[in-house]
Formats: sequence, C-alpha cells, structure tokens
Amino acid sequence: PPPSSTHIFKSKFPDIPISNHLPLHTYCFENISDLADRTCLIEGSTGKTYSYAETHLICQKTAAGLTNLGIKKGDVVMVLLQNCAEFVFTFMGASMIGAVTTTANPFYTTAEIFKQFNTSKAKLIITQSLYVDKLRDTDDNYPKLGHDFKVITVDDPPENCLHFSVLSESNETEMVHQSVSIDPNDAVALPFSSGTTGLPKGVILTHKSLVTSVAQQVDGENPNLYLKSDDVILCVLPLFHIYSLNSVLLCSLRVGAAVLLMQKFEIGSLLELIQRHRVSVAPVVPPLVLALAKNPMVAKFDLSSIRMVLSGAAPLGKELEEALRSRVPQATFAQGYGMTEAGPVLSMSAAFAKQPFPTKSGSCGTVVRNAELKVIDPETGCSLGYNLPGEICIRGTQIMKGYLNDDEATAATIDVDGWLHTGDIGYVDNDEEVFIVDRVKELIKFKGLQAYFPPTQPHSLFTPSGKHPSTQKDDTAGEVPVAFVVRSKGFELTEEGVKEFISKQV
Ligand code: AYL
Repeated sequence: PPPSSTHIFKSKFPDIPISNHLPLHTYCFENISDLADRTCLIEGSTGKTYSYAETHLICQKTAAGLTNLGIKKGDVVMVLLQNCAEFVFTFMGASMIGAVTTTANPFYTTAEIFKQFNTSKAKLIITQSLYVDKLRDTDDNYPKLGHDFKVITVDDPPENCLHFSVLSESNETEMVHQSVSIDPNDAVALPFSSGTTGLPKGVILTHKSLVTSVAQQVDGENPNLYLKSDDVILCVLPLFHIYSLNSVLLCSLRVGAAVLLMQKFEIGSLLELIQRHRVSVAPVVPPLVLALAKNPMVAKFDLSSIRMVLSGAAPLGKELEEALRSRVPQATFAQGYGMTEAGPVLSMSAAFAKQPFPTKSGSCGTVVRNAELKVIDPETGCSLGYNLPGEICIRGTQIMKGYLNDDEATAATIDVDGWLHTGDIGYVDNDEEVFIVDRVKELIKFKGLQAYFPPTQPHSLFTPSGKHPSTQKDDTAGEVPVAFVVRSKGFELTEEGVKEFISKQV
C-alpha cells in the first residue's frame, strides 16, 4: 500500500535529540565527573561496592587487558557468566576498544556454547571455574581450550585458564593513549535470539542502536522510564539477556544509579537484599512477579523502598498483576515490551515517566519516543488503525543492524522500508497503549527466556495460536514445552534414554 495509507503510531512523549554519535561507553559514562563517588555496583553476595569512578577505571583497565591479550577492534569476546561486577567490566571494557561482547547462558550445554562460540568467531571466553569443564570437551569437533581460545575465570582459575586480574589489573594508561576510532554503526553487543523462526542467530546491536534505546527510555525532560541517581536498581535478571543488559545495567549507568547485582534468584536472599539496600526499582519477569505476589515469606520483609516494578519479556496475567499490587501498594507497577532484535525496547509504560500518564492494567506501555510502530494484517500486510489486532512492526535507529552472517533471516525480519516484524500480535488502543494478545512466531518462552529445541527445530515445533478457554498456563514458567516421541519399529527406547539424549543437547 502507498505510504499515505500506513497508520503510524508514535509515542506520547515528544521526540528528543539523542547523542547516538557517541560510542556506548562514552554515552553511559557521560556524566561520570558528577557521579564519581556515587555507588555504581553492589555485589549482593559479598556486599562489596564499586563507586562510579572505580567502575570506570576498572573498565578502562579491562580494556587495556583485552588489548594485551590480542583482542582488537571488531573481535568478539564471549561472556558466560552469572551476574557479577566482572560482567560489567568486560562488557564496557570491550566497548572501549571497539570489541564486541556475545553473551551466553552459563546453563547452556557444551554443544550450545560452542555453536554460539563458532558462529560469533569469539576469541576468548570469560566465565566461572564451575563452567570450565563444559569447555573441555574431548571431541575433535570442538575447538580446544588453550589452543584455539583462551579462558579467563572470575574466580580461582583451573588448569590452562587465566584469572580475571590479567584484565582488571592492567595498566589503563596505555589504552587511554591508544584511542580506537569507533563508528556508531560498529557492533558492540551480539546476543543470540531465534527471532521469529529457527535456531538462535547472532543479533548485531551497534553502539548507535543501544545508545538510542537507552536514551528512548531514560533521557529527555520527561523520561519515559524515570530512573534517578539516588535509585538502587535490582539486577537479578540475567545480564546475558538483553532485558537486563539494556533496561537494567545500561539505563542505570546512564543515570548514575546503583546496580544491585544478584548471581541468581532465590526468594529469601532477594527479599533480604531489597530490605537491606533499600531497592527502589525492581525490573522483573512474570515468574518473579508470581514469587513476590504469592510467597508467604514476602510479608516478613520491608519492601516499602520500592517505588517502581517493571515487568517484561513475557505476558503478565491480570490476576497476578493485582496480587502483586496489593503487596507493594506504594509502587508503580507496569510493563515494558521488548524483543532482542528490536534493540530491544518497543514500548514502555507511561506510568514510569517523570510526569506520568494514567495507564491500564494489562498494557505493555506506549511505543518508545523517536520511533515508529505500526500494526499490520498478517495476511495482507495492510496497516491497521486503533484497536485492531495485527502483527506489531517497529522502525527506528534502535533496531538491530541485522543477523550475523544471515542475510536471508535479516531480510525476512526487517523489510525494505526498515520495518522490523516482531511476530507478536497486538493492538494499540485509543490512549496509545500497546496490548499484546498473541504470538505468530515459533517461539516458546520459558520463565522469560527463549527455549530452543535443536532436535526438532524448526518445522516440527508447533506453537498453538490463541488459547482454548479451558487451557491453563503454567504459573511459574509461563509456557512449558511438551514433546511426543514415537519409537521406531524394532528399537528399544526407554524414557530415561530419551531424557539423557535431550539433556545432552539442551
Ligand atoms: P526476547 N508481554 C508479552 N510478551 C512479551 C513482553 C510483554 N511485556 N515482552 C516481551 N514479550 C515476548 O527476544 C514477545 O513475544 O526479548 C517478544 O517478541 O527474549 C519476545 O518476548 C521477545 O523475546 C524491557 C522489557 C526488554 C522487555 C524486554 C524483553 C526482551 C525479551 C527490555 O525493558
């Protein structure tokens, strides 16, 4: 259809100038001189804190250390870590030398890790000693630790591995003098996502896309997501996922807030840390909302410091939303909606703004500023107006550059006019609020994370469209995959055997 017939939805917040000519680290640390002594990182498990000045310095040292290990502009570093300060030092340090971080889930199997490692052509893996055994597979098909790649551990290094201090204790002055020129269109992060179809692919996020996305959330006179330098922001969602990396870490750094790092989710220590550090902003996913809303332990802790709870990454049930509201009545509780490929945030609740708008329960927010959103009929591709559900598409500087070495998948996701097709079905109501109602892509979300099934991908993965009224969602996980296995004639097959076969791969 001609452009005139396209209905484009815009934010309620006016467009703003965005400093997306800056490299990501420069943008995030732009106000460092005013923030130097403020707390930047808090390690939940040890209570150790790093000020903004310390964090920035260690990031610079890490940048120098990466250079000393031979990492150059454009090279890829794999981070296989739970949340910890070293994650932050590596990501920002790599950015400073124009290197790219690919983030992976430490629970991945050997096969999954090396698939991502090989596809991204990573040179180095930064991990915990606990996971090193996964990287020492004897199979000839795998690259060899120490020979094909180096491993750095943040704790005591096992044989043939280096300790993180080789990075964090380097002399930063070399690096500061040997400046690399970074183009805003250079990659900085390479998360993996299956997008609308198939197996995980490398999603190229550039300095420009991430700076734009962070600015769309926290910049401007009236920021859509109002974070302040005196906020303490909970970082329990894994930083290897773009939700936490972008909306928690990068947004916090930009505004100068303190980031409370938790290695993993455990309700008791979570509540204890919220109380002890007076957490003011809690970005969560629906399974965590469930825990906070229903776990009896919650009543024993003081959660009065929380002023904002942001849920995203998966659908949030109305009943759950109400249940959590009664537990933290003082807090603004609403949603954001994102997709890795979209940079990732498409919409964010206007209830989180400095001058907020009233919002409705179940809404996923309004489209972020400096971006365009449209809803199309999945059959005809025609653009739809208010209140009509269709596929959500987004356009703007924040979206991915494309999939790594996969022009076909890129072209299937971003059309010639620059629209990224999400595979989500939703509508925009009269108050510009986005509601997601369904998904038309091959994606299963387990506890907010994407679930992959190599033995069956892509064509035999069946995701039912719509819900039968008598079906029930799994409260904790959201969606639980089910498989039917058919035994071939003449073969022996046990349940245990099938489980073992699958667990080696996923
Ligand atoms: P990926 N409601 C329903 N479904 C959602 C929502 C939501 N609020 N958010 C994400 N999804 C689904 O790449 C949707 O199907 O990124 C979407 O296409 O792992 C898919 O999850 C994308 O999954 C934020 C808030 C990031 C959320 C995110 C989500 C990143 C998830 C930053 O501030």
